[in-house]
Amino acid sequence: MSSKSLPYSKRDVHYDNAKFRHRPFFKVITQTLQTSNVKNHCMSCSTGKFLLLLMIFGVAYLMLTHTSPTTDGLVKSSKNGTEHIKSGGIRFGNIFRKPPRLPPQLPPDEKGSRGNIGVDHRKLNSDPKWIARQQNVKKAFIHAWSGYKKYAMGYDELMPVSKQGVDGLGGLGATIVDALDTAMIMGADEVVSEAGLWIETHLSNKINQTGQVNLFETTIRVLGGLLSAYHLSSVENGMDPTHKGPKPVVYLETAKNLADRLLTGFTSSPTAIPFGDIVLRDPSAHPAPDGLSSTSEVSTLQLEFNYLSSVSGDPKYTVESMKVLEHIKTLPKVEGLIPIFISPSTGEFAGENIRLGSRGDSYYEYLLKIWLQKNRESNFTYLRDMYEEAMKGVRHRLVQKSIPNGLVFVGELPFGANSSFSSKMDHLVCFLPGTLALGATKGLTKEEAMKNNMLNFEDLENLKLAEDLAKTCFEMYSVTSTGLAPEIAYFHTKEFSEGGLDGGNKSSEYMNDIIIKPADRHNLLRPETVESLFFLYRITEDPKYREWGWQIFEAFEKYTRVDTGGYSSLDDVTSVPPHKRDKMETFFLGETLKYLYLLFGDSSVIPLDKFVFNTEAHPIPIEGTAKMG
Ligand code: DMJ
Repeated sequence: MSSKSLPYSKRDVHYDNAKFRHRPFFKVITQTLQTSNVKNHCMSCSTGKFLLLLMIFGVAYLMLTHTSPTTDGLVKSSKNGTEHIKSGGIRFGNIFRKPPRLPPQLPPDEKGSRGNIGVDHRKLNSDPKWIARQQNVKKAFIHAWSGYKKYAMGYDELMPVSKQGVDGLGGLGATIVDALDTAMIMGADEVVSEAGLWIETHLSNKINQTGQVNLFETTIRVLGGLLSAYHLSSVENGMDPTHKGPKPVVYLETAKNLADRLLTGFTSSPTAIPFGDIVLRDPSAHPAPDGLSSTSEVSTLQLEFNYLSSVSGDPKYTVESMKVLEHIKTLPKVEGLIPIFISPSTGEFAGENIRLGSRGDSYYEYLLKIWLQKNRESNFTYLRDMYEEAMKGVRHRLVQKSIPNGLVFVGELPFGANSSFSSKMDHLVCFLPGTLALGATKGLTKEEAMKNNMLNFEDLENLKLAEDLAKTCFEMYSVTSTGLAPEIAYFHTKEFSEGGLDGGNKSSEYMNDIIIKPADRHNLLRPETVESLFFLYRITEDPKYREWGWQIFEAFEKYTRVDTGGYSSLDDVTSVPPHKRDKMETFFLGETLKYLYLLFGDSSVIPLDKFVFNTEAHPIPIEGTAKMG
């Protein structure tokens, strides 16, 4: 659906509605006099009556503009749970100060019921059960951080069983930066202070002295984390002015230093496809040892670089990074689907392996999200078109149903379009339900989108697929003895079956549909399924997604928690008790716990029509909707 065909643009709703637009004091008076019969009446009024009227208007105006809460999708936690950050109330000194330009706020009674038939949101969001569950996620986050802080502060990751740190990502303290905006969203002030202080004191030095890092991992986790922290900590974006941690500019300056070095990956390549390995201290860049880059890695950098261009005013980040997608647009595809390797030396795809799991996944995610980030501006329509063609391709070429119980899954074409189908599905593919739902409604609830006639045939198909796949992803958890998903599952089809490789939960009705091979039974605390449950819940408002999320959270608590601090990935989700792998990935704090926390909380926090989440769950404002800092 083109944005032209929409009954209105989001911008109209948020800014151009006269009901909400700020008008200066004297404009209110003069416009009122011009447009109402007050003017005529007053022609015959005495000066005294006129002044009285003027005073009444003035007082009414001041009350309206100085008492409304100014939340912008952020929350602060309190002893009683979660509260919106508020400013307001009449303070005399503030009366003649121009109020900040903020998105309109619906009055509380409209807020809960907007576009919501049959579900009382005020009730759902203030339900003590979900408030308590959300607080449990926050406790888990603090427990994860405390282990990291005790045994691994400054390292990339915690090894919670052996109680030490490890630099698996080049040594930029990745857990700290990945976790920071989660702490901000949760109102975990102490973590915000500790992480902020470490960044302010150490990160620039580390960036200047570090050797080799991976362009993609560093961009999505470290650059994305810094930019999100910058946005969320800026007072003008609605953050509590007493927020903990350094000034937002510290995050921005550190992000620029990092991005300037990462940019070498683009500028040293002979094609539009960047080199994947960067030596930060030089800075210099070179291709990965086999000379190839993962397609998802080169196409999952642009949300971050675009936002940095917006806030720094320097277009170079956008210019370099967007060349990748402009180039991929020109390459041959199979119904919008592309191989998982690409060569920075030739700019061509390498091999024919097509999948939405590892090395393919976030290419499809960013096509949609960059278009949304750019507020669906016409220069970026090509990305939406590429996304829609690809999703059609997914439905046509990659989606099948398992036997005997018909779980919908996304398989692979390991040898290209004209070769055999594999019923293998990585857990990584479970990002797709969330992306499909977001793409269908563009962040509105399904109810709102339907009411406004915004869903075309493709959107409805994609939304249906999103719901079916979310169920499959959830069943990948509940089919195992631990209630946690394996890294990879295969689905039983007419062409593919293997006996004796079930997940171990004999009471699951999908025991015979899902096959888990011994080498694929590990769990890395990955976020993709809970990420999709979060999007599906926000969009469909169906409470089952929250219940599923809670079930998954409980399984993480039961089997991955390490008492001395932190959580650990597992070797085998089909055996109880599972052996711990001794690694807490940064995305457990950056993504998994953040999505669970948001899933159980109020839907107005980080609203989907004002933010896009980068692939590491760092929220980035949609241009022209949330304040740009
Ligand atoms: C994260 O780093 C990102 O979500 C990425 O897109 C895929 N892999 C991990 C989480 O599983």
